[in-house]
Amino acid sequence: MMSKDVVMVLGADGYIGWPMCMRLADHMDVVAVDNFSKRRWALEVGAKSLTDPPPFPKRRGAGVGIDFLEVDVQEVGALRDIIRSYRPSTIIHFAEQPSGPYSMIGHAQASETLANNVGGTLALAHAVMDVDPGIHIIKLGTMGEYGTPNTDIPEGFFWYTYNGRSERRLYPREAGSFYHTTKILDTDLLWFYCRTRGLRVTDIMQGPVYGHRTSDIVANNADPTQFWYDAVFGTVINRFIAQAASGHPLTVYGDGSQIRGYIYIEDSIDCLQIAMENPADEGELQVFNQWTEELSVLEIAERVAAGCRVAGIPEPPIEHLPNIRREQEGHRYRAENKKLLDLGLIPTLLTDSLMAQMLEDAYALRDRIDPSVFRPTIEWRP
Ligand code: USQ
Repeated sequence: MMSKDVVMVLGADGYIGWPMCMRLADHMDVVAVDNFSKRRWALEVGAKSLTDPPPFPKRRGAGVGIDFLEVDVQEVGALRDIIRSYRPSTIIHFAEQPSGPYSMIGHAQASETLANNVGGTLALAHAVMDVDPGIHIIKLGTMGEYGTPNTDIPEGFFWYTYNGRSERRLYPREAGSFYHTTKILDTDLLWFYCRTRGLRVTDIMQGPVYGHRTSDIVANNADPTQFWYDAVFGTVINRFIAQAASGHPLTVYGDGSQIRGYIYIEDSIDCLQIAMENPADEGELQVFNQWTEELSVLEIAERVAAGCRVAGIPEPPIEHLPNIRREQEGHRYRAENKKLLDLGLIPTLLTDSLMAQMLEDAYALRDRIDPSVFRPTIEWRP
């Protein structure tokens, strides 16, 4: 029986979805929705996580305020039914296939990524329009939609001038993987329904996330979230931590000059909470760039080495692998991230002590690490 304000989390079994549920459960009624497709994709490619949380509702620390539902977000009827019955004020949409490499394997995986990400977002938009267009949708987007342009990257919209006339538009997007391209498509879908049907949407342009322990998980003695470290679902900082903990060289793709805006998992959850507390207006697509620190891959490798010195773990060598992704190296990268800071985000930086703590966590689990999944195999160069 739900009594407090209700939030629905789509993709609640995932890396960010689970810590988000744990953050919200103490003060809101949480409807946690998933269809376990990520677990299926992980099995398909042999993905590996340092931690092994059970699927909900078996997760420890779930608390009384969470209802668990197994629903596929592409099933618009089922989605409409649960929105109608629970009446959430906010729906957080994490239920997407999140891996660039997975989306580049071949047609089957590209098609699955397209159907899941775009079809799921379309179903969500319609289910919300059918039940109550006033529900605030928070969609997890990605900084990768912008690509690596030669200009500064604004937060969503910018003013441009052409032939002497000016207009405010979404900043042009040009992604580097098929997955990132589906995220552009679902941004466009939601922006279309904001303009035409008055939806209220916040789009979170998030950079790669690292870490897996959040204060809510620790405080509730809850099951952890996943910590993927394989070449398909693992993000670079988590992969380097697992590599260092198991004495494997750090797999730097290309020259390692690629820059992204990174964010610690606790900050990611803080930002999403800030987004909930500051909903978009009717008809508005509100865009936040969600990252705290711009780093090159080589700078990350240096931070890992420094963390190893603090933790007393042997420093791993760097192995430069040919970059089998199609992405720029030696590029300019300057993105804005002011809005969340203005709304109160206090950034956690990737200090030597934070790195040492994450390395110690991974070192304690090093027997679980399978080095055979470190090497990237999915090419997307011509
Ligand atoms: N990289 C390495 N070595 C590795 C793994 C990655 O050098 O072992 C490099 C990549 O070439 C890339 C950078 O590290 O230049 C980041 O790669 P990543 O695999 O950590 O992140 P990415 O593929 O961009 O995707 C991840 C998440 C995705 C999210 C995105 C945010 O999987 O869901 O949308 O980060 S962003 O990068 O801002 O688009």
